[in-house]
Amino acid sequence: MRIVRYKARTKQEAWQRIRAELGPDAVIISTRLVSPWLRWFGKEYVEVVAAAGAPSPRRSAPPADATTAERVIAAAHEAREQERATAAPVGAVAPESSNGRHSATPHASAGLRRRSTAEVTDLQQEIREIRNALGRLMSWTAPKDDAAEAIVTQLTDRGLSEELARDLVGAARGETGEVTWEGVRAAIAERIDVMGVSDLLAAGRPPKEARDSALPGASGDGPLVVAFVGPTGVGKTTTVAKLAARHAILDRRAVALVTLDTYRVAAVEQIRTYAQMLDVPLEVVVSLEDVRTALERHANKELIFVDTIGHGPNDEMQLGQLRMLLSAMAPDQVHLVLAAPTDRRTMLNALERFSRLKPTHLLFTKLDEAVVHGAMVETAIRSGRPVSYVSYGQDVPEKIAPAAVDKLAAAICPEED
Ligand SMILES: Nc1nc2c(ncn2[C@@H]2O[C@H](COP(=O)(O)OP(=O)(O)OP(=O)(O)O)[C@@H](O)[C@H]2O)c(=O)[nH]1
Ligand SMILES: [Mg+2]
Repeated sequence: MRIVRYKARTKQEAWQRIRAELGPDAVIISTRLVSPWLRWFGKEYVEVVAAAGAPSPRRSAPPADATTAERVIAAAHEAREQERATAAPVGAVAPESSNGRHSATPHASAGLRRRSTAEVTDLQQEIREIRNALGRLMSWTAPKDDAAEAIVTQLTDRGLSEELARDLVGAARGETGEVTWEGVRAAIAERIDVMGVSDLLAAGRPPKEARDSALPGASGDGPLVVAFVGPTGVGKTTTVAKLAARHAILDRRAVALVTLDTYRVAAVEQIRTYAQMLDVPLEVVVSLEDVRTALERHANKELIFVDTIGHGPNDEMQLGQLRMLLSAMAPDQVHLVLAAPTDRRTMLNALERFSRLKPTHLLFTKLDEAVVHGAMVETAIRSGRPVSYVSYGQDVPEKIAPAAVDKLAAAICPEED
């Protein structure tokens, strides 16, 4: 058998040459269109591999650059031809060659089969890959689960990414395979954690490490230091005022405020006004020395709330300065404050950018202004950090509440199934 590879401009041209050279019984083994990597270095052409003729006395090897499939097909052809030549009808005497030996030795055929084992394995692997690809294709074209699809649509309408919506719907599937809103709410609740300042105060906090090294004089048992970081205008200062009021006035705890936001005079005046209204001390910190003084001065307090400057996307310098002062404060908690009406990608971007300040919690503001809450829920889930509070209005101190998992889940799921 001859196996020949032809290159031609068209399939018809290749086929004509094959018939002319190999005869009318030639068999096409493979055909492929070859596009040169850079079109201007060559033209497209058709490559056809064909086999023809009776078994040749010597097996003609497939071309050196034959594909696995071509080599396996050629080997299988050859083996079949040889088997045909040596096989005798049941009960008949095996044909012998003129010298009395079998004309085609079984060893040759076995060797051929042995040689092709690795190639068959390759082919099986290729078949497995094709089967997997087909499986994926089938799942895309499988009849849709209408109820599940409707839930995915509603979740994406509420600002969740399709990827997370499908993920939650998948997790919400009960044993029956049915998807309900109750299941989705449970799947969300499983992925969101909540924890406020009060929880930490109640539970007792873990020992401090960083503060001692940054400020040798500071005690590890001092006040609970809680910082608030985040983009500009999200409500950091208002949140500090709300929480300071809750703890200083309602809980009667010893509270101090610190601001690291000295970039704008108005920012200092804003928090000073709140401090005076609440009758709590305020420290304005611009250097490491100020950090030390502030921590020493308020070592007897239970809580120190730290307000920080808001950041735009490109203010690396301010972020670096803030990082230095903040790490010297060694806060027990760093709440990343994000406004709920922010679109999902911007919010996830902020999460990534502010990760350099090592936020321990997320705090969402302006829920009252958000039309949909998918960005908030998705960021909470993707961050893996607990949500501490949600703020839902400008009024100090009323419009803030500890985050609740069921309420966060309900923010993107309708009440009824
Ligand atoms: N509707 C609504 N407005 C809020 C909420 N929280 C804060 N605000 C308002 O948002 C505006 C900005 O609040 P700030 O507390 O100054 O925000 P900030 O993050 O400290 O701003 P910068 O310090 O400039 O980065 C103010 O008008 C607040 O009254 C909220 O939950 N809902
Ligand atoms: Mg502020």
